[in-house]
Amino acid sequence: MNLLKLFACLSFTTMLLACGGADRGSVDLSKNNSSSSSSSSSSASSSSSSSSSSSSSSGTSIRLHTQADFPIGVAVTADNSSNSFLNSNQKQAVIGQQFSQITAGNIMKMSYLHPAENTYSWSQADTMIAWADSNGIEVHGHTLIWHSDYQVPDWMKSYTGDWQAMLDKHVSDIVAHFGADVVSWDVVNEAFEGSGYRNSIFYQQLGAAYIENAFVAARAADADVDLYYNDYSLVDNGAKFGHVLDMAEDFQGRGVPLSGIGFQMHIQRDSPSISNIRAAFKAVADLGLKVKITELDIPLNNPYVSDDSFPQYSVFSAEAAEVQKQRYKAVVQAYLDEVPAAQRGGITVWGLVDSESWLLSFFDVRNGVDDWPLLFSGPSGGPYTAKPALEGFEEALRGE
Ligand code: 9MR
Repeated sequence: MNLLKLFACLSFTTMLLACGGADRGSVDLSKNNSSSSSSSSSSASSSSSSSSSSSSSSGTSIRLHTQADFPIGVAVTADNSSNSFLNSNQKQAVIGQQFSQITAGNIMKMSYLHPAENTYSWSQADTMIAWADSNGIEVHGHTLIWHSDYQVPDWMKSYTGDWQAMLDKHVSDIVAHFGADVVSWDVVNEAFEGSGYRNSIFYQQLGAAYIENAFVAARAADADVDLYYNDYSLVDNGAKFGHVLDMAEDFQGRGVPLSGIGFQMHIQRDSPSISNIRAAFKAVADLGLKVKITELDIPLNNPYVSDDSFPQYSVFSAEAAEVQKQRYKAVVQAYLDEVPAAQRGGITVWGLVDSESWLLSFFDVRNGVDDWPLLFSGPSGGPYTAKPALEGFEEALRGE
């Protein structure tokens, strides 16, 4: 885009479509910075409505969330690090333009919110939620109970009192604190393995009852919030998914307050098959439960292949971009086809920009190999570039 055209784009909102339409897959979003945008907030606490008014400088005409009547979300970094979106006008602008919901990638996990038995650490989450509120964006809570060793607080690991009472209080204190500022929670995360219940510290202490008790405690603390069971590798329709379905049916039969199933969907570009993904969505929808895609990302390099072809892509070529676009599109189409409108809990992408994806630091499996799993590219500090995957997502939402 030459300077004259750039000036025209920035000056005349009526030319937006012309500016963004020619090559929406490689549009530079750097013009969202505060110097050229009338809407980017200058700080986390400012309340400009980037979701509605920064279109005059966005550089892409795509507005993902406007194409859906269910939440379109993104996981955000909201801690004190330099990556925090609260320190970045460019990130805030892109989030406001494209998404209607955010999930904290980390700061609402157990060890962050509840670092000592009688101490809660609300401030970072409260600051994030204040930004979301002032920008018309919903917040999904992640996560009240998670086995992951580095997310179970140390005090809890060595707890010797009444575990059920302690966990009930943990759940109800957190749900009550956020109240209506959080519209849905991942109540329990990753409680199953293929072989059955995961042998987590919670299972060791309380058996499977810790799961339903967490849902009961969450519902007692908030009558309206949606309550999800969340897990990975559910869409391959294997034994683990069977366990989750059995639990869901059991909960429904006994009146345990389960609103829906969260499908993390850290999937590959070539697996699971779309037919497996569709069948999994349908199985949950057929139970009358909500279906939420909670952590979607689609890397190009699949490390789980039986041959030695990994990595399959060493650069993000045009062909790779197209493969990824079609995969994002197929997932969103599957969701729309298989999940009735009233049961759509939303679709959340696990991160804003490729360079900050958790997958890039997932060394044990991916061995430090580069990848491009999300909807935007660009260095951490920006500028950010909308990828063809964003187009694929939007095309599916538009029914194209
Ligand atoms: O993306 C998250 C990463 O920054 C953290 O280091 C990690 C451990 O807390 O968790 C990552 O998010 C995970 C999510 O909370 C649960 N499902 C799997 C996600 C990717 O590992």
